[in-house]
Amino acid sequence: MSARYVALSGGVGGAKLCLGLSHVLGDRLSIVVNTGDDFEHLGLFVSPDVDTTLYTLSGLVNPETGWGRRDETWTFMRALEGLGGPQWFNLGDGDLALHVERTRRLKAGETLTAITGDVARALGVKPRVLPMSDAPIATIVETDEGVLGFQHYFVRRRCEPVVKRLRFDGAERGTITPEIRAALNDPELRGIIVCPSNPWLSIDPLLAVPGLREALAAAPVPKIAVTPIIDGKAVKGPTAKIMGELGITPDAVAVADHYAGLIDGFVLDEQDASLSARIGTTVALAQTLMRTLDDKIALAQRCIGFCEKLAGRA
Ligand code: FO1
Repeated sequence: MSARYVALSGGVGGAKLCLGLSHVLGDRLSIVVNTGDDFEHLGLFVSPDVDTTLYTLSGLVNPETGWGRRDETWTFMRALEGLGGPQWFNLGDGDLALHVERTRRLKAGETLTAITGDVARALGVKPRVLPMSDAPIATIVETDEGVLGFQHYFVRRRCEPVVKRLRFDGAERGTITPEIRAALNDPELRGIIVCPSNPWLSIDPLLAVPGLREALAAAPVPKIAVTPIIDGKAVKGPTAKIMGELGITPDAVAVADHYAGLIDGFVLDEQDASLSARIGTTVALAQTLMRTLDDKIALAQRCIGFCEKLAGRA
C-alpha cells in the first residue's frame, strides 16, 4: 500500500497517536507540528512540540513526562543553579545538545524544517516531521495576571492564571512551507488526521499559518479529528480548564464544533457514545485513551480505516 497520510499534531497527546501512526505508516506519514510553544531560553531556541514528536517517535522520550529524554542526567541544570541561573525550565544534558545544535544551525541561516529533518534522520524517525512554519509564531496567553508567553503560562505558572484570550504573534508573517504543501498535494495522499491535541493551544496556531487552512480544505481527501476530551475531562494538560475559561463547555461536542468546516469525521471516545447525535459530522467510536503502544497502534488503524470509509474505499 502506498497510501500516505498527514497528521496535524502538538503536545504530548498528539505525539502518542503519531507514534501509533508511525508504526502503521512509517515514511508514508507526514506530521505537521505546532511551533507556537517555541521560545528562546538561555539564548537557546527551544521547540518543545517538535522535540516531543521526535523523541516520542524515536523511543527517546521520557515516558513519565512525555517531554525531554528518558534516562536523562542533570549536570547542566545543577551547574546552572550554582551560578544563580533560572531553574523553572528543565533542560537535561542530552536534551541540551539538541537545543545547542539547533540554535547553532538556525544562527547559520538554516530553516527549522531542514534542521528538524536532519535530527529526525539522526534519531531514526521514519515519518516526515514538518514544523508548521519556518517563520517564528509565538502563542501568547492573555490572562488575568497579564500577557504571558506560552512556556511562562504553561510551565512557570503551571497553567494557574485564568485565560482570557489566546493569540499567535507572527502568524501573519508565516507562510506554508514547501514541504507541507508537497505533503498535502501528494497524489498518494489518502487522509488528514487532526491528533488528540489541545485544539486551542496546539492546533489553532497551526491553522493560523496563512494558506494552511485553505490547503487542508483543498486536499481532496477525508479530514478527521480525534477527541482530546473524554467524559468532559482532558486526557492530559489544561484543555478542559482553558475551555471553561474561554466560556466553552468542556466536552467532545465543543471540540467537534471547533473544527466545523475543516473535518469530515470525528473520532469520539466510546464512553461518550451518547454525544454522537450532537456531533455535527460523521462519528466513529473508538478507545481514544492510549496507555500502551498497542492502544496507539489500534487507534491509528481505526483512524486510517475511518478515512478509507469516508472516502468510500472501505
Ligand atoms: N514542561 C514542564 O512542565 N516543565 C519543564 O521544565 C519542561 C521543560 C521542557 C524542556 C524541553 C522541552 O522540549 C519541553 C519541556 N517541557 C517542560 C514541556 C513543554 O513545556 C510542553 O510539552 C509543551 O510546550 C506543551 O505541549
